[in-house]
Amino acid sequence: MHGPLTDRIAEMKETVRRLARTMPVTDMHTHLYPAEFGELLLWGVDELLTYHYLISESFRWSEVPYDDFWSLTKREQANWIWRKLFMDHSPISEATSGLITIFNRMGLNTASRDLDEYRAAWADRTVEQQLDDVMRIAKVNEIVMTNDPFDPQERKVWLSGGGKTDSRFYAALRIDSLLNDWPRAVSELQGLGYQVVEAWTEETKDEVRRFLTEWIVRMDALYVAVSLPGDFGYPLDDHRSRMIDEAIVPVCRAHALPFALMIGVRRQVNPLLRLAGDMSMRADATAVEALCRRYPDQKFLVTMLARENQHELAVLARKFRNVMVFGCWWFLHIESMVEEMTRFRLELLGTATIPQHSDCRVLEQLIYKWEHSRTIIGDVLADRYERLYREGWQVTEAEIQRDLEDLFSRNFWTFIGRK
Ligand code: RAT
Ligand code: ZN
Repeated sequence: MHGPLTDRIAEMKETVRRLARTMPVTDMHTHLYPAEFGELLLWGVDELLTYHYLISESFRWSEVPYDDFWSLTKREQANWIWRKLFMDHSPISEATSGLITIFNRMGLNTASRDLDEYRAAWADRTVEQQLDDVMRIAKVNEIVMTNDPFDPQERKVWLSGGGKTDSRFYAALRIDSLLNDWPRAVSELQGLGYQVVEAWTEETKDEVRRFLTEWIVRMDALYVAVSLPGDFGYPLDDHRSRMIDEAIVPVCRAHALPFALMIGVRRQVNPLLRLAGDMSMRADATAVEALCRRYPDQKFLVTMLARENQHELAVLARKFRNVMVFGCWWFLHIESMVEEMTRFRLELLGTATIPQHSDCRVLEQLIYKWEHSRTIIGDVLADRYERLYREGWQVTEAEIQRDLEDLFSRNFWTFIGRK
């Protein structure tokens, strides 16, 4: 705390960097599962290579019919992607370079470029070991899943009383089809024994509320979540507004659960790409504004997919304390966007935000997604402190620690009212 200003700033930056690299993280939105969910937890080289972000990148280098690719085995698909994105071209994109970071942090020789050698490194590992090792390397202590009761594989685990044996994992009830594909939801709900019909009858409302309540309790869900297209509007005289007003919000309120809105996705703009075929879409933030005004006691975790929406979303959070902005979602989870968004979020909101979630679909991705983000978040925070130092205000290590804890975990737990 003494000595010339430049030394003190350098020392502060070093402390921020060290703590940002090592601070335990709560990853509040992923597509990962504990081992008891079996095949739903994706891990290993072939899953990493066939990540849908890499599938869409690899098609840019090929004219083969999409179906030829889909008819390959997973291992063959992985070989093909490896060749296209890592051998024939340099892996400089976020998703490809991330894989190199993973190999490096796992102690593999990235210079060898030998895919079989990498596969061999996974061959004698159990999923339990890998979960422990990856979470230790990434310093991720808590992982929130994405849990869809309409997924038969997943439902089986919950209905047999499972889903809660690994205390590092938490559930989030995902309800996309209730809002985005009501006919499908009706037939799923009917299949599960709920007395619903497509018309929005009193009985249907009651039964949807019963469904939500039963699954919230069964999963001990931390929040209820949905992804929505950019043209989501509220309030409207439509199914979504009725579902929100008469089923989702009442149930969330009864259980004091936040409702997570992930807005701005246009599903399946290229269906031939399957899971990789979704696009981003600019959204209308006034829908969120109207929800927050109407339900001041309902908490909303909100992320948006279009870069164009980010600034107004951060401003919106200044107006409504029941909004918590979270993460740099999907196509925004690239270093340049994480830096830009983190900068103006900290400038507009201070540390009252959740700067990142990983959205990992494959276990080992926790390693690169968090490492890249930790570095950026630490650097941006250090720049904000530097400004204070130049005005004579200094921060202690304990204060840096407090601020990073807020960003990496406490803001989430406090907002949802769990810690
Ligand atoms: O980021 C992704 O992998 C997307 O495919 C989606 O899962 C998105 O994050 C979502 O949760 O809808
Ligand atoms: Zn996701």
